[in-house]
Amino acid sequence: MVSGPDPQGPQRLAPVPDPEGAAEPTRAGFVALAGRPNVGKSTMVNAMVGRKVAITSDKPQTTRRAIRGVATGAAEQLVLVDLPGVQRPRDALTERMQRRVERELKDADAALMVINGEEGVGPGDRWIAALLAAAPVPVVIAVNKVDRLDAPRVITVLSAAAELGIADDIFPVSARKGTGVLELRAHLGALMPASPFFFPPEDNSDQSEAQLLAELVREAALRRTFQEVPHSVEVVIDEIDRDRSGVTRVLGKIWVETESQKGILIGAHGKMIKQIGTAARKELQRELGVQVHLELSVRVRKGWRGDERALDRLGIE
Ligand SMILES: Nc1nc2c(ncn2[C@@H]2O[C@H](COP(=O)(O)OP(=O)(O)OP(=O)(O)O)[C@@H](O)[C@H]2O)c(=O)[nH]1
Ligand SMILES: [Mg+2]
Repeated sequence: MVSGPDPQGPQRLAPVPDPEGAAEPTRAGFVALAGRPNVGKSTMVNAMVGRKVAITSDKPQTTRRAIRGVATGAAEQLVLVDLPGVQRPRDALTERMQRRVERELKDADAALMVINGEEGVGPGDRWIAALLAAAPVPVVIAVNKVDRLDAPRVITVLSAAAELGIADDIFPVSARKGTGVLELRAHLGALMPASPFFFPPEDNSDQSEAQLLAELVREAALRRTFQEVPHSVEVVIDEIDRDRSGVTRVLGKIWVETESQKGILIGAHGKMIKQIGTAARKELQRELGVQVHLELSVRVRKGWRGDERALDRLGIE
């Protein structure tokens, strides 16, 4: 069974006791990432954490759950809440994603709005800016994907971002290349309130192992499918068996909504599912640091995206 994220939203965990005699008071808090789909929020969380905790893809609406990535420095800890991209909801799944964003914003210590520098500031960004203006938290803006822009274009987008009127601090960054990420992280750290850490410093994320592995399999499927198929894919990990020979056996199911999607995911002579399995296995091995034997099957679950009970079971709050 996959255990989902905590339904209560961001919860302050039992604080880590200060080591004896520690003179430096620490800062810690929650930073909610908001932005249109595909602007690079998850890539940004991974860059700040320094590890892959959230999957990414060039398909919009990759992120479905609020995943917390933990970035711990010497005296400050950022709990980065990676959120689904904000857009108009179209079914029970996207409605839940939207409500989650609004809830997380209320509970955060700061919001980081991410803008796609390649596309500039559009109506979708203005809509999110209005949402953020109403939230009782300081807002910082990151203009992302500057690796794709020349200097004059960066300046144009930075001033368009300033005109949104919700943030004094605007950072040009490339989450993919890492440019500007440390500066942004330090700035966010300074905004956090004095507080003990919420997570042990060695933790990178609040996801269960089964959830992270399921997401890595989903990423492999998203990257190879198009149109409606990536939106219809969900993955459930049923078993993780570590045997004595050092090989870990992982059993997973890929859900789709129709027989024809199932056909696409399996592919002619099983070619597609084999490719997905090979790519996912590499990611699982990187994550677990052991050899992995991955067994995947594809199952049709008609209309799971509109099925509130299925969404509950999947931990999509
Ligand atoms: N060139 C470039 N591409 C980037 C950068 N950051 C992210 N991307 C790409 O943009 C695409 C979307 O990235 P994600 O991190 O999945 O975007 P997201 O905002 O989390 O998307 P949703 O979860 O769907 O809301 C991926 O193909 C990333 O590789 C960047 O700094 N430069
Ligand atoms: Mg994302």
